[in-house]
Amino acid sequence: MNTQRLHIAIQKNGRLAERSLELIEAAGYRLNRGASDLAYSVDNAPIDIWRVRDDDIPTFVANGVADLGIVGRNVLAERSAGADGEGLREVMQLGFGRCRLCIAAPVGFEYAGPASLNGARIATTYANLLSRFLKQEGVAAEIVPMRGAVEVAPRLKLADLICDLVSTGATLEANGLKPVATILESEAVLVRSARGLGPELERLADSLISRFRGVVASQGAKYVMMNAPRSALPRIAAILPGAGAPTVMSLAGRDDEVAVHAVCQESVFWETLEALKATGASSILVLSIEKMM
Ligand code: PRT
Ligand code: ZN
Repeated sequence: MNTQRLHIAIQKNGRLAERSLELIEAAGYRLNRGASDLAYSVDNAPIDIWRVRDDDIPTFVANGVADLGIVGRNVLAERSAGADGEGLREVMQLGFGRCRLCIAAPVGFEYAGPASLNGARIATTYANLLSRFLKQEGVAAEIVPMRGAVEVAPRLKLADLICDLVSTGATLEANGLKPVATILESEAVLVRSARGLGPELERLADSLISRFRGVVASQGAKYVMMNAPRSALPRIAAILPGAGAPTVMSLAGRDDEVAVHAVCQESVFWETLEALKATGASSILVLSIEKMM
């Protein structure tokens, strides 16, 4: 019997494309990029990568053409807020492609909560999510569905406001708009179908997911080492950002001084080091982490 292959759908071109490939490679899968434009194969595991439009990724996974997908939560949520939203499950957040789905208004618009939207026309490519939000807030507004370039709608008098993705806010600003409400926080997520894959593919998927978790957890995580007075341990534990219980080791010939090692899940700033130093810690080292499991 042939080995079954696991299929992962990712965006072919666009904001998530390169980061998706980097994540797969960082998880130890060697990509053979040359083979075809639509599909890349993995050399050292039975895995194939489908490269498609991001909007098609949920359909690929829901239909079983792909077993897993990497897509913006916004795309997934728009689908599940609509009529054909069944059958998909978000497995994990991937830490890139962060953005917010916002309602934005012309700079002069006075916004005092969702009720200010009553009677307004709002242009969007996210009609399902917007409609759900308006319903939840009990607002009667008209949705103007668009396919793209939503930010020009107010200037063209096509709509009064827009509902669109925002990351830096530069596009809104360039179009004389300001965000007034956030209706979804988004980033790239790993998605799978709700039905089982069979034992062989399930094992492969589990291993991939645990490697992805390791890559995502190690991004930004730091290994911090220092020597410190034993009496400063409680203060040090309180200062280290996002660390579990640190490892404490005795130093040869010293009763009052210990070595402290900890994995910090959050950024370690100069201010953190200064605060550690103020407790009496010395020889403080901050190291990057390559892999974590
Ligand atoms: O061709 P394909 O259909 O695959 O790609 P696409 O053009 O539909 O998607 P793409 O590549 O633009 O975005 C893919 C995913 O990236 C989105 O589904 C989001 O999950 C995520 N993402 C993160 C964003 C943004 N940030 C973002 N800023 N997607 C779009 N934008 C757009 C936004 O719509 C607006 O036009 O960028 C503009 C605003 O950006 P700022 O920085 O000016 O605020
Ligand atoms: Zn798209």
